[in-house]
Amino acid sequence: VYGGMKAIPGAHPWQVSVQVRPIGSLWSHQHICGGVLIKPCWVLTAGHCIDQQKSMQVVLGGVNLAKVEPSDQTVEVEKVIVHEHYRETPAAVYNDIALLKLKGAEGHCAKETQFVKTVCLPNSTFPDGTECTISGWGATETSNYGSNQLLDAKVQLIPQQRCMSPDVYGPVVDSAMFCAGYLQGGVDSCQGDSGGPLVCVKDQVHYVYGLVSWGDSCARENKPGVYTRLTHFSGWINSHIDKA
Ligand code: 4AZ
Repeated sequence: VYGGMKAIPGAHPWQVSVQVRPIGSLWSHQHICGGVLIKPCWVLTAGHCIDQQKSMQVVLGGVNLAKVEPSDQTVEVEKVIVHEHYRETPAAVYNDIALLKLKGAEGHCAKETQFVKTVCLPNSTFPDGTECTISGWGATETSNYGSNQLLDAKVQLIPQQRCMSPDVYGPVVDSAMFCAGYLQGGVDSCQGDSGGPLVCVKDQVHYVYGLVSWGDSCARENKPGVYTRLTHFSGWINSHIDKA
C-alpha cells in the first residue's frame, strides 16, 4: 500500500496473508498475496495469485508477518478454485478471482476471535466517490518488497466512465472491474496487496466491495488501482461455496 498507515490490530479481521512454500525450498512459507475471509472455511483472493504447483496456506489474525503473534491462525488450503474465465492479457486481468477452501472440520477452519472475523459480500452498488479502505502487506513508496506490518489507506470509488476514459485505462476495463484511489496519485494498492480487500461501510456494516487486482504501476497520476467488482461475482461465489 502506497500512502498508507500502520493498521491497528483487529481493524481488518478478515484480512488474510496468502502464502506458498516454494517446492524443494528449505524456506518456510512466503507471503505472495492478500485474501479475504468470507466464511470460516473460505477465502477470496485474486486469480493471478494462484500457482497450482505450490502448496498454500493462509495466515489469519496477524498484523506483523515477520513474527508469530498470539492472535495468528495458520490454516492450510485444501482446495483452490480459480474462475473459469480468468484471463491475463498485456493490458488487463479479467475475472481475477479465486476461492480457497481451508482445511478443517465442516465450518471450523478459522476460529472467530477479536482478530479473525468474516466480512459480508455486497448485495448492491456503492455510489461514486464513496471512501473505502484498502489493506495489505504489499509494496510501498519506500519498499518494493512490501511491508512486514499490515498497512491501510482510504481510497475513493472512481466513476466507471472516468476509469474507462482514454487518459486513464480506456476500454480494457470491463464491468466486472472498477477503479478506486485518486487520479492525482499518491495513495494506492500495489504488488503484494493483490487479492486483498477493498472494504466499504454502509449502516455500520462492512462489505468487501473489491479485490486488489491490477494497475499501471502504483500510485501514479491517472493510473488508479483496478479492483475485481464483487457484486458481479456473487453468483459464482455462492454456487462454488454451496456445491463444495
Ligand atoms: C500487482 O502487480 C499490482 N496499483 C497490484 C495492484 C496494482 C498494481 C499492480 C494497483 O500485483
